[in-house]
Amino acid sequence: MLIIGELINGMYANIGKAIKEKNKEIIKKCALEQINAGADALDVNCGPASRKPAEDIVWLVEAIQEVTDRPLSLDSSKPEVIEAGLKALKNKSIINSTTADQDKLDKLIPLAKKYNSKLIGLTISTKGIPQNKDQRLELAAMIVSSCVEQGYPVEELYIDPIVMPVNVAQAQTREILEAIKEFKIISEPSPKTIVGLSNVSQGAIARNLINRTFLVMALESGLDAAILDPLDRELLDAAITAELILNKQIYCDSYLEAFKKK
Ligand code: THG
Repeated sequence: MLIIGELINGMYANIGKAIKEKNKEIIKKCALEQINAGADALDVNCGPASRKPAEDIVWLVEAIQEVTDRPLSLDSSKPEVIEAGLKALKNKSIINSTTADQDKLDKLIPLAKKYNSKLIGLTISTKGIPQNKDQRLELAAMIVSSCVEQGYPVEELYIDPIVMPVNVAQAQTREILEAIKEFKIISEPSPKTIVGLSNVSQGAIARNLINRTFLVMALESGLDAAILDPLDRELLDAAITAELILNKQIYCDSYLEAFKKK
């Protein structure tokens, strides 16, 4: 599984403050902590309070690149903010994200091609959030066909079913797991799949337990990537163990340590 660290997000008070005060040390420390904990890539999101997100994302990208060359996932609903980040980025990139709206697809797929970037496609549109598996599949198929039409490799596309908090949309969680399975049969080659894991437990009490149980189930459904908190050791251990049981990791008595040294 591709692990994308979620912690560089202006939604968190410490990061929001660091962006405001232009404190690079906080950002660099957060980047390194996540990588040392096992993150393969880092999500970069200026947060809802940012007044100048196109400037803030460039500042974040520059700070992070001082300490790592891991891929960065540029997380914004505004194509111009993503483009500003792409211009500043020397590392590999993940565009997070396009929706299933034609105007977004027509901006972001060409950007993904131009910058050789992976692309996350959300199964959501201006018509609203999907209410079941079939609506998710319909939106995913629209994203996939737009990639094929525009000559973007579908293997580089990550479809995100939009994870809803289990405390407000309990019946959705099962639909999401089934959608993850079925995204794979939309096309050949098939797109990859990704979730924003922490969404599932927002507002709930037993957050870590809900996150790791859902992640294990999603891995069984074939999940390829997750945006998550890599500092949650039990979460990562559960994911590594799920991959062992699914025969995606080689067993040895010290498999957890072996994974961490990868
Ligand atoms: N899909 C994609 N990208 C995404 C998401 C997704 N990016 C943003 C988000 N969802 C993933 N990242 C987070 C980061 C934090 C939290 C949830 C998802 C979170 N934060 C605490 C909260 O809201 O309770 C904030 C705690 C604090 O303020 O300290 O849960 O789905 N492609």
